[in-house]
Formats: sequence, structure tokens, C-alpha cells
Amino acid sequence: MTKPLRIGMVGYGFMGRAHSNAYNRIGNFFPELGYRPVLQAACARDREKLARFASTWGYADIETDWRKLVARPDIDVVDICVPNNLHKDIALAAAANGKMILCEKPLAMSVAEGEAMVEAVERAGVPTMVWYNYRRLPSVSLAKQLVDEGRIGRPYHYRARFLQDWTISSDLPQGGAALWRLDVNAAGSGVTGDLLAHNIDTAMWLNGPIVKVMAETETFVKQRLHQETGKVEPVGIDDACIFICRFQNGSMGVFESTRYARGHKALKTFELNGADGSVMFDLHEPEYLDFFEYRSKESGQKVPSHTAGWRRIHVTNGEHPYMSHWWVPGLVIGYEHSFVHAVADFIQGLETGKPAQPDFRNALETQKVCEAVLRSARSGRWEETGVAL
Ligand code: SOE
Repeated sequence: MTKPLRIGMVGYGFMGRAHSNAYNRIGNFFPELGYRPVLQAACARDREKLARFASTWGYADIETDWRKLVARPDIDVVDICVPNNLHKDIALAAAANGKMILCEKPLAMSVAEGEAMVEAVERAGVPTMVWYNYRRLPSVSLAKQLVDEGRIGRPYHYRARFLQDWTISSDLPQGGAALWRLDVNAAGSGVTGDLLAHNIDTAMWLNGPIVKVMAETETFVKQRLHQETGKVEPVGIDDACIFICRFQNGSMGVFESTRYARGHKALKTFELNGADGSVMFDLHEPEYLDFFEYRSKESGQKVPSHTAGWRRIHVTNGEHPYMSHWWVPGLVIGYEHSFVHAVADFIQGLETGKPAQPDFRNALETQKVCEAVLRSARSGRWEETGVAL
């Protein structure tokens, strides 16, 4: 018997749509799951826009006050898809009402806020998950499988980039509906929390804890019109961030993120190089994982140099992570499916009692790295992350 999982969605922006789409798809493609999301109510302040969102995606009801939404007895899961400065208060109230919580990344504005959230949900004993969706692309999950199978061997290097160009114009205001990501009071940070957090989450999932970091940040446009105050105000976010780091396993990392890489909309890549092999991923071609096998795991032998080479694995067949749920081998899926997989994993966690990751506690570790990165950019020194995975 499939049980309903009644969703209370807070927010209706880009992520509200991505998550709602995932809830709507899951029953068709993962019919074996024991819970089926029901779009019970959506919540935002603008009633007219909210009503349009609710009818587009199929929410049965609307609320204009999140405090009412999180207290409703007909809601099982609160999904937080609003600017980062609201995550903590909504999560604390949802936990106090015994709700499960799905929260957009990054977990919080700061480690202190994140710790309060972890404490609240663990005290309430409610399942949680943070939407670090890129883990759930089949090719990224395959990279994890190859690492876990020991095909990379001793890791030496990790490198990751997330490059965009949408904030270059100094005419772009900060604050308000779509542009809260430029307002430090709403976002907490710039590319570090918004883009690098994704890369850090994937990196620590694949390659273990990051223990220390050394960073540089830059804010290229120093002031912008603030849409809420109507005044030109200083820009408090990092427009670009580069950092180097050490992983606990001894490997070295290099990360770069910017919203000023002219021409790049979402160049997101990572690479892990080890003694026995390497993997490379590029979001522009999400259905591929590039793999170099130096030593065959099966034979234990070095692959002969004249046949060794980078192999493009087309991650589309039923043996690849998640793919048996979709089409026939050779046919591709994309970005939106990573969110469907996140819902599937969360539900599976409810069924098995083995919580889907990253839960709030796990996502707090990414928050610690982000905070250490920003600290290092200010201090000009190496900073310990305090990550305890
Ligand atoms: C920013 O442009 C953004 O939408 C992030 O907020 C998302 O987390 C990222 O996946 C894509 O870029």
C-alpha cells in the first residue's frame, strides 16, 4: 500500500518548481516506493502569484504565512525553497511541529545557524535532507561507485569549478524576488554558499573531509541598487572565490567559482586523480563520465600503455545508478531528474530507516567548509574547517 507524503512547499521560485516537478514525477518512475508525495499546500506572501504556482503544479491549497503552514496537521514534510536567511526560522518551527524537513542548499547562513537547526531536528527526531541535487546525477553517482570500488586508488588531486556570468552587469540590482542571491543579508554569501557549496558537497562525498583551506574572494561590483530600500548600497557578497585545500586523506584540492566568467552559464566540472585511475565530470554533458583506468581492479594488473586511455562512459543503461527507472539504454536524462532521484532517496531512507544523505548534520559539514573559506579570504591565512565526517 502506498502511503501519502503530504508536502507543504514554502516558496515558488526556480527551486519550488524543480522540487514540485520531482514530486509529480516520482510515482510514475519509482512506483515501487512505499510513499507517494501529495502536493498538499504551497506557501508564499504574494497570494496572486502563489495561486498561479499552485494551480500550475497541482497544489491543493495555499497559505500566505509559513507559520500557519508548518503547524497544519495535514502536512508531513515542509520543503524550504526560500532565501537562505529564512531557512533557520522555518526549520526550527517545522521541527517543533514534528514535520520532516527538506531544505534547499546551503543549509543556513552560517555554521552557528546550521548547528541550531541540527540540534532542533535531532531533538525532534524528524528526518531531513538538504537538496544537494548534483550528487544524484547518474554519472556523479557512478563516480562515487568507482571510488568506493577502489578503482581510483590513493587519491592525489581533486579539482572543481562552477562558473557563471549572469551578474557581470553593474546595472543589475540586488535584493528582491529573483536577485536575493546578490544581497548578503538574504544569501549569507555569494558564490561560496550558492555554487561552491555544491562542489564541496560532492567533493567530500567522493573524497572525504576537507580539513583546511586557503582562499581568495573578490567583489567586482562594489555597490548596487537595492530593490527593497531603493538606495544604492554596498555589495556584501563574494562575486568570485578561489580556494585550495587539503583533504583528510592527504590529497590536494583546488576549487574555483565565479559569476564573472563571460560566456559561462553553468560550467560545472570536477576531476579526481588517483594512483590507479581518474574520473572527470562536466555538467554540459551530464550523461557522460570520463574514466581513466591505470590499474584494472578486476585483474590487479596495469592496463598496457598502448591500450590505456580515457574512456567515455555513456551513463544510460540499467546497470548505472538510477537509470533502470528511465528509458532504454542510450537515451539520456538531465538536470531535472537529479531532483526526482533526491525524492526517491529520501523516501527510501524513510522505508529503510537509513536516512538519505546529506541530512542536516551532514550538510552542516559543507557549511563549515564554506565558512572556513570565507574566513580564510578575510584573514589571508590557512583556516581549519573543523569538519567531522
Ligand atoms: C544560481 O544561479 C544557481 O541557480 C544556484 O542557486 C543553484 O543552486 C545551482 O544549481 C545553479 O545556479
